[in-house]
Amino acid sequence: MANGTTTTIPHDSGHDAEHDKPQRSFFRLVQRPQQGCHPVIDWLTTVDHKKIGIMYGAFALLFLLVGGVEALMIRAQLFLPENDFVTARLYNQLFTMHGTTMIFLAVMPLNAAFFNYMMILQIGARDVAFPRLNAFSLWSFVAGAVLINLSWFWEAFHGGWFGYAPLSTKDYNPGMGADFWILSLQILGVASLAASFNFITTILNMRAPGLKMMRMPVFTWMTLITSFLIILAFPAITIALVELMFDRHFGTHFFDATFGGKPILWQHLFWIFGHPEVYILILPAMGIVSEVLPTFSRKPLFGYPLIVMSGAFIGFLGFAVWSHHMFTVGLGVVATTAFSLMTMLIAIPTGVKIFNWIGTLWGGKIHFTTPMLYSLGFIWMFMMGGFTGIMHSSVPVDHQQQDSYFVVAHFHYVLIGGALFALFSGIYYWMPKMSGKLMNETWGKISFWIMFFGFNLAFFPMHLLGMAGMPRRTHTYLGDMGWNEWNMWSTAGAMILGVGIGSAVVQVVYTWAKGKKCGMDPWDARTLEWATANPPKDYNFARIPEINARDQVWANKYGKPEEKSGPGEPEPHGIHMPDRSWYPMSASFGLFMVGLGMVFHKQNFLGWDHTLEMVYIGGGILLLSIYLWALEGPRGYHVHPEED
Ligand code: HEM
Ligand SMILES: [Cu+2]
Repeated sequence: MANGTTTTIPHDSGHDAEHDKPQRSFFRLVQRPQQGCHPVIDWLTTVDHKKIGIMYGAFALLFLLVGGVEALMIRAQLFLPENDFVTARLYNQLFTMHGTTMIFLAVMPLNAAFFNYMMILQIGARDVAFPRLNAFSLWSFVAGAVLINLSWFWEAFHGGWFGYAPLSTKDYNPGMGADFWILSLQILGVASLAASFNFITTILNMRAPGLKMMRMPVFTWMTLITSFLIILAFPAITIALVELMFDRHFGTHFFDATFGGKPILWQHLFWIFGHPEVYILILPAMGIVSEVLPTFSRKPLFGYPLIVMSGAFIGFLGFAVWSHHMFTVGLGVVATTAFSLMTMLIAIPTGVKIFNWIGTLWGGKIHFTTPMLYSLGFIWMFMMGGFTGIMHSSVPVDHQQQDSYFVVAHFHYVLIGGALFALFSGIYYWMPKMSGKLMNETWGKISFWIMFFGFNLAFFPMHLLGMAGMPRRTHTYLGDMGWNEWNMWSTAGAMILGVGIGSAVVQVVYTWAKGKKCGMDPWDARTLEWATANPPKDYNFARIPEINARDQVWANKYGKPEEKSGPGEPEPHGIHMPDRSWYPMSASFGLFMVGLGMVFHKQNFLGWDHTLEMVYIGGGILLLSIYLWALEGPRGYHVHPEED
């Protein structure tokens, strides 16, 4: 919508002396980019949650393709028995990098893309609580992602995505692959933690007037719960990685049994992070599905409080089940039984959600749009993955399945059939919001069916292979094991899945460039992100909406008179917009240099053999950036829009 008489008054004087004072020259080491700066500079220095969200999404899709190519190379190798498409060592690097990439560089940042873009709009805010910290999260994610992928040019890690010690210690993994992996994960952890504190602060403090907690959209709820999971789970892996680094380089023996260390300590620390991590991946997906299903069933979400509470309960229980990854370690009968029971318990809140989703569909006027197909696909395939999950919560059953292809089938049903399908549902659903353009429905449905068919062909046979004894992480197998046929089908399915995902990504890019423009509320939807322009202006809402109902946009269209509401009063002094800043990105760059220098410590980096200096320089850049960032303040300018 046009902005008619908007006046932009940079450094409007008056009510807010703090950011309107001329900035002292010392803090202008580099000039802050202003309105109308070059687009490249604008994107590099932006503090706008929407641009940050788009960049998270773009990088995540890129890494989804990278992780996908790695997966297809794995499957190509397993197409035939005794194949030599890749060496055993490369195979190990491929599955390690594939798992790490998909989890940390594809699914988590795709979630972050929607947290950033949609959650803020859903609560009727103008941005996150700490916009520059948000930019720092983005660029630190990029730093970690680049660092770990650089390892391909030296040595990629080959110790599996959970990096079990002592296999990841210097004795068994002397090269620098493990160091790349350790330091990248640390940087990615910084990014996730900073983002989570930001989202929690934002959700708790910056909701539109009247938006009580129990009126928040479910996706916002899941953002909140996921953020808490991240800040509670990541410290465990941070500690594990520090200890591993110390074992590798500074002579400690945390995991070295010959000196009284405990390899099992790694497993505990890793999985007390690792199990909550799987909920960090799936809860946002459940949030997306809880938005899409009611919109296309033309009904409110069935059992909203139950869906919210079961999400919280899943998050809570997620911290009490980590040892189900260690049933075969031999922890003793009591511990094993307790963890088995706790694991079975998680099926209850999960089942509650599924029944509520079915309740939402029940009696609804269902519109089979592309986002709806992905969400319906999610329910079915996530349920399949859930059932096999319940199977290995039983200890004797797990003894058969652990480390077999049955497990690979299980977690891909929840991660692809679950998380990834829900994320594609979100992409098709929210694309009009982010780009102002609609994805093509016909092509969307074609991609959905290719993905759906390819996925099930690739992964269903893995259940059978696992039960027939095929171990995971095996780079080849003999021809007389009875595994040949299913492996061929599985590889064919993976290629089809690859075509499906690739075609969907092409559609995203195409829509962004050339898609058909659409109006403000193309889906006749329910929540607040649809109450403003597509795409929204920098300030999101010219006037912050007032909230009288759970699904305010729906209530405004179809609700009772007392539920309706409009935008509130305009701000008397205009809307304050913070300035762009270079420091978040330069701080992340410093962090990247520290990581790179530490990986190459005592080694030569492209002819530079004083890599410890790189650590000092990077650390200096990091600290200086944080210092200047703290002193420059948000500053900014004011806008006086009349319409969204
Ligand atoms: C694009 C289609 C995908 C295909 C064809 C695929 C295929 C595979 C295969 C065959 C393995 C087992 C390798 C082995 O044990 O030897 C594997 C492992 C794994 N995959 Fe995928 N995958 C895909 C997508 C994903 C996604 C989206 C995620 C996560 C969100 C994911 C996470 C993992 C993890 C964590 C492992 C375990 C790695 C390890 O053992 O260290 N995959 N994948
Ligand atoms: Cu688990």
